[in-house]
Amino acid sequence: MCTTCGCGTGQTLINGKPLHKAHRHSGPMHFRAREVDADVQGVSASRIVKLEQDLLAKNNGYAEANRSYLSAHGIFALNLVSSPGSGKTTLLVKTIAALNGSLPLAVIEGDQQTDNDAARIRAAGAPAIQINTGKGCHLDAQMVGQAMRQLGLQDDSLLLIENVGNLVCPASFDLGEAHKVVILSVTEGEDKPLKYPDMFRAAEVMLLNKCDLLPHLEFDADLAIEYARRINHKLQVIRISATSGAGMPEWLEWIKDGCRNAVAAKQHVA
Ligand SMILES: Nc1nc2c(ncn2[C@@H]2O[C@H](COP(=O)(O)OP(=O)(O)OP(=O)(O)O)[C@@H](O)[C@H]2O)c(=O)[nH]1
Ligand SMILES: [Mg+2]
Repeated sequence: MCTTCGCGTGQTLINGKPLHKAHRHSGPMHFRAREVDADVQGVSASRIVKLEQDLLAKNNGYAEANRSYLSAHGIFALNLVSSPGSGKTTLLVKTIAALNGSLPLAVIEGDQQTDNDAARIRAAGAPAIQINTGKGCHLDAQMVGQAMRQLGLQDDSLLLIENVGNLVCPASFDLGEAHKVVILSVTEGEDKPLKYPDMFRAAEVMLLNKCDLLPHLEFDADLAIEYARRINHKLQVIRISATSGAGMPEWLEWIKDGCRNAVAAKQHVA
């Protein structure tokens, strides 16, 4: 059950196989988490609040384990979040092509059904794992931890996580990433940051995508950015077009900076 919309998780599949439900992990990702009874039908409001707290606490435990592993290995992880169809996979494909092997990277794809996006990433030349969340509307840290282990991430690399297309629920679930990157496309309307503030508050960067379409729309890009910064005054914004390539150099520089910092932080700790 999701704390936000109460969706059921159904059966989660990772590359077509059921999520491993073991609660112990070997090596650096070991920790214990409390089980949560997710059957909330007929229970009191206070019990539901308790279940929500337990669910998020459990997720945060897995997220911290993921984060410790990533930082110990100098891996810069980004969680891409947006509405369906804003251009996340297209951006990832173009990013992989533009990086052109200069950084080791891997991708975790999240969707309710199909492995279309993982197939697009593999066709672009990067290793990818598809998580199918079934009825779930977001990735959680346990799923991502298992996918990380299956991917066999390289040290000093980049991990790109494409969350399920949903501008609400993924905001609440820490995956252990360094940053959430919210993608807003210019066909969605300027007011989305005001209507769905949690996501814009949780993000470090907003990619304003599909800017190539601006000449054909009434979308006011400055107003959308003003609304986003009203929610999160520190939000960095990059105007981008995944299809034309506009804004890509700034996005790539931001990624490379993050990777350099992740490697430097690992060496500092070691
Ligand atoms: N014009 C234009 N179209 C774009 C751009 N980026 C993506 N698209 C188109 O938008 C549509 C959706 O793109 P996807 O990359 O599949 O979007 P997504 O966010 O991964 O979608 P979900 O995974 O289903 O949430 C496709 O038809 C893309 O070609 C862009 O910068 N400009
Ligand atoms: Mg996609």
